[in-house]
Amino acid sequence: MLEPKASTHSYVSLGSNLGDRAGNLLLGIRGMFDAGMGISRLSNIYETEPVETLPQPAFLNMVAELSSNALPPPEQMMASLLRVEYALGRTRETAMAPRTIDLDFLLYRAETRNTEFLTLPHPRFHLRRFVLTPLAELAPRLVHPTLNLTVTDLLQNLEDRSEVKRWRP
Ligand code: PH2
Ligand code: MG
Ligand code: MG
Repeated sequence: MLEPKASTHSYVSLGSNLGDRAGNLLLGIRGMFDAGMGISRLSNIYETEPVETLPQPAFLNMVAELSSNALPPPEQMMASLLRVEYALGRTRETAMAPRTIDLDFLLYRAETRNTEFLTLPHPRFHLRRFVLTPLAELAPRLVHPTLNLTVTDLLQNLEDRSEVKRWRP
């Protein structure tokens, strides 16, 4: 049995279902890097069925792990993520519309936030196969800070049965 592990890192979920999807993920990673968010590891890329939305094109999703020693404070990280989204042409005219890039802040170590600007952990990631599958590649033993379950546990008990498969270009 693997021991559960407290989180020492930060995780961001990337998604795109508009335009050059893989190119958009790459630009998202580049933008995060340029904003000083030291990226330590990347998951594989998955092609995923849209959930919680009207019918729309399939997503590419992945997760990035940010290393712990050089992390900016979470509020600053959130502001940087929004800036990167905006710089890549993301607009927010309609909620849940197809998007060039979506950068969702999942976790910042084991910290919690509950403001209008920032909710940590991300309030829905534990329900989403398109997040948990790539996250489990990087951190299967990571414990959800408020649910006290590992990523592996969350994935095993998940109700979301939407399709998530390794993307092969
Ligand atoms: N993002 C959403 C809603 N639904 N479905 C998939 N498969 N991937 C996503 O990134 C995604 C979604 C809201 O941001
Ligand atoms: Mg999202
Ligand atoms: Mg988002």
